Amino acid sequence: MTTGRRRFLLRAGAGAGAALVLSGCQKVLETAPVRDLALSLDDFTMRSQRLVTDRKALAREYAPSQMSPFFRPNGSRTVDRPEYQRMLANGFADFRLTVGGLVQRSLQLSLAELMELPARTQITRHDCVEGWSAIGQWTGTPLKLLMDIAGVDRSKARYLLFQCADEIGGVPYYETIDLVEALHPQTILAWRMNGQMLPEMYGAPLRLRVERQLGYKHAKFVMGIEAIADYRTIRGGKGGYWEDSADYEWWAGI
Ligand SMILES: Nc1nc2c(c(=O)[nH]1)N[C@H]1C(S)=C(S)[C@@H](COP(=O)(O)O)O[C@H]1N2
Ligand SMILES: [Mo]
Repeated sequence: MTTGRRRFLLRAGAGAGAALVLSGCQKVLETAPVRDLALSLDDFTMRSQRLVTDRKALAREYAPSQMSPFFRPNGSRTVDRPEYQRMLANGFADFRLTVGGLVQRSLQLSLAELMELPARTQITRHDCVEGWSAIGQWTGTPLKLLMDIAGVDRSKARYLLFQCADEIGGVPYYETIDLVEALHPQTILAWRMNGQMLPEMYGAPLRLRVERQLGYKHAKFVMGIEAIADYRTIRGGKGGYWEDSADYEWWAGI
């Protein structure tokens, strides 16, 4: 490795450095070849973080006494759609989570079916990019279990796409994570929070907990999951609502 490249690697590995490089180039980013370069920089940030951190490492878990007395809700707190409000009023009895894309078996699972599967409970800290944190307890279905049941095609699928029920300014919220993150033991689709069924403002009926990533990756109001080969062909091409609309980095590892 050349010294220049090593120096860049150190900078990219620091995360904030890469963000600075990117934000300084906003105008140049409009052209496709340069945008591709920026996307590969994002990939590069991820790979260099992978060199210095263990992607299998567990996020810290906390004791019940450390839970925040108030967990701040953020982003969409409600879903302003009649179909959603009908399901909410009905305790999500008619809700079906769809799992599809690059899987051997597409699934349609009710909340009751999900709740019958082995679940995991964890008390973790949520870190929002806006600069606040909160510690809460989450119970849900390990995503790995769902991927095993659906038979995710590991030779083709590289990412999972989470489709959410809410829209911000008319644009549907969505997120993508890679399979390493998806299959991590603490990555769950939570249906319980702080000992209660997940309230609407925290993303009922299901919200993603992907504990080693910043808050915006934790998709709330999840209606469907799709295993995909690449997020660059989807919607704005940057892999998530905030990535598309405010240039948040796709890789939000903490
Ligand atoms: N569907 C959906 N998911 C979302 C958001 C949103 O607006 N819509 N906001 C994100 C952001 S920025 C954060 S910090 C967390 C907030 O989760 P909370 O409401 O449980 O605190 O949800 C994330 N997931
Ligand atoms: Mo956030």
